[in-house]
Amino acid sequence: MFVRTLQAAEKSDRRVTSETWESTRLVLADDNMGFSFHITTIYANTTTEMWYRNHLETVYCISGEGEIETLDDGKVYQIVPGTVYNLDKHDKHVLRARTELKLACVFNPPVTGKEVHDETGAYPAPEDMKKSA
Ligand code: 9YT
Repeated sequence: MFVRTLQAAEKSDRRVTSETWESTRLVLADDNMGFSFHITTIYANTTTEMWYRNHLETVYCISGEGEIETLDDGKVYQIVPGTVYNLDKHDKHVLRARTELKLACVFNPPVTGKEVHDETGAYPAPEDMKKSA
């Protein structure tokens, strides 16, 4: 087995930053767990459009308040501590953070840690990551 701490991971290249969020990846593809596990902070008063067309994602809200809208049907779901949302249909979505949001996120397939969101808000598929490596 292996053990890590968020505190140590935040001081390493496991922490990635973006305009509206930052995320520390505690478990990544090369850990061979079949998923990746991230602690993500969404900055207050931000809007982030995302579309994980190559991944499924489960997101659990640890703290903060916001909402998520699925763009194909315009449905809006409130996010409060204890809420878990599951992007089981590769849903295009917009995340609006009214306060800072602390989220625990699981990705299947696991991310490698080297992805960046493309212009559509997606991460590349694992096979495309291998091609560009
Ligand atoms: C909630 C969400 O998807 N935020 C984007 C960051 C993502 N969790 C990541 O790459 O760590």
